[in-house]
Amino acid sequence: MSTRTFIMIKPDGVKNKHVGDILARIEKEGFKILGLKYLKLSLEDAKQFYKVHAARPFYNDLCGYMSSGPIVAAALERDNAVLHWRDVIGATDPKEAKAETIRALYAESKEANAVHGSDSDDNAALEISFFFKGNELF
Ligand code: IDP
Ligand code: MG
Repeated sequence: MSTRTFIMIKPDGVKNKHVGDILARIEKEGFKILGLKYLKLSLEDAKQFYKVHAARPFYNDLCGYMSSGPIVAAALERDNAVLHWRDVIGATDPKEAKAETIRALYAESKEANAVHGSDSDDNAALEISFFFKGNELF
C-alpha cells in the first residue's frame, strides 16, 4: 500500500553538495516526490519541529545546527515509505550506519547526519503538514 514519509536533506548535506545525489537516490528507491522545498528554518521552527527531543541533552545544539543553513524538505510516497526510507538512510550515527546507506555515504557526524526521516506514519503526516499545505502536494 502506498504510504507517505517526510524527509529533509540537512544543512551539511546541502553544504557538502549532496542534494543531487540524494534526490537521485530517492527516485532510484522508487519514491514518488509529492512535495519539495528549499528553505532555511528559523531557530523557532527547528525547536518546534524537534520538540519531542526537548529534554535530550543535544536539543539546543541540534536546533541551532538545523537552522544554520538551507535545507531541502520533501514529502515522499511509496509502499512502506517510513520503514523503507529509514533503511535507506541508516543508523543515526554514521559510524554505525550500514555501507551504502545515505548516512554512511554522506553524513559528517551523529548530529550533522545528512538526512532526516519520519519514524512513524503518524509523525510523517504531522511533519508533512508542518512544511506543506495540501495544495503544495502533487
Ligand atoms: P533519527 O534522525 O535517526 O531519527 P533521533 O534520535 O530522532 O535520530 O534524533 C534526531 C536527530 O538529533 C538526529 O538525526 C541527529 O541529528 C540528532 N542527534 C540524535 N542523537 C544525538 C546525539 O547523541 N548527539 C548529537 N546529535 C544527536
Ligand atoms: Mg527521529
